[in-house]
Amino acid sequence: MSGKSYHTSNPETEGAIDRNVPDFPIAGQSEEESYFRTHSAPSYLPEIQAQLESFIEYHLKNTGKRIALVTSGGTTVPLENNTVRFIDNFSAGTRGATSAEYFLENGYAVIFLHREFSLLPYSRHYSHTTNCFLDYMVEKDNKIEISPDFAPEMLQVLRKYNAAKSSNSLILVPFTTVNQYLFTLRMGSEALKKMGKNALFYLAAAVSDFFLPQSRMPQHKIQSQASGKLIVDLEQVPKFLSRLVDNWAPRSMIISFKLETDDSILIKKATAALDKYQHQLVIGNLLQTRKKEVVFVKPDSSQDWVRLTDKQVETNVEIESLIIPKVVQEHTLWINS
Ligand code: PAZ
Repeated sequence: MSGKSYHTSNPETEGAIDRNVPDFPIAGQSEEESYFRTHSAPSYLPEIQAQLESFIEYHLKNTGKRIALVTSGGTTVPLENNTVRFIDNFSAGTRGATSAEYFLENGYAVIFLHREFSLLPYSRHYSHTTNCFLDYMVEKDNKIEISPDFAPEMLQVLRKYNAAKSSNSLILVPFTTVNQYLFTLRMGSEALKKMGKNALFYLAAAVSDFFLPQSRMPQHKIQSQASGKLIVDLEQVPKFLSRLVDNWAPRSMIISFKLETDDSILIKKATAALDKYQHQLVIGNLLQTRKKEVVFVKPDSSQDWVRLTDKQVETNVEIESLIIPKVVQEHTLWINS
């Protein structure tokens, strides 16, 4: 699950700005293709491709498991080529990391396409808490031990983590920028084509809607302006979902998420996404209540709310433990359809 030789969070300075890269067309018929023509793929992509292909091959030949590609966390939008400043969003990757664990528990192999340094399956229980990691340990007879307060729960988590590792069921694939995300998703979905309907895309990452095209990105740190203002002119990130549905992974089941903050538009936006991209399911959620309720919106216009009861909230039940079994049911229907 580890051993990678690259970090997506380091800017690729050797790929310093190339003025020969064509300008990004502002709008057009095939904006997705234009995007890939006018932006450079991350240099480490072939390394990830080889790892992914061997992961998929392993499961095709040896386990017959379904594979879920789970996207998780937010993307950054760099404002400079040697990046000092970037635009980011709130997502910590809780939905993605938690869902990945429940997919694994439900017998799936998981490709975890995540924002580097956001939450990861299993380690999430300890990595981003307000506790210092040293608080989980105690000293006894000159040795370190896990504190008895945490040990029983940690043992459960450790067992699940080791099971995922020893069965080669989880592969971690990082991204940081929106560009890295898009190139990696395209490559991953093409690699998953051979899984046919046994592949499931669970797109929980909070991908930026706006970006600064490579052709317009300053090479070095933006200096203070005489006017005292910095005006940033961003383009809309092309909508890749239709490419994913039609070309990159045409037989896979595709589930996208829709996040809103205004509850009066959530269903409308989820339905519009289904109409536009013709995929199988949108899971809608509101920023304010996303850990307690989500809504499954399907092409037949059905709306199925999944909610934690007060009791479940009190006892720390994770909503993903309700979401994933329903998703698995939908995937089974898709496979049998
Ligand atoms: O990472 P997190 O658990 O804090 O948030 C999860 C989420 C709200 C980003 C996810 O559930 C979601 O809705 N993702 C898609 C966002 C969108 O593009 O609308």
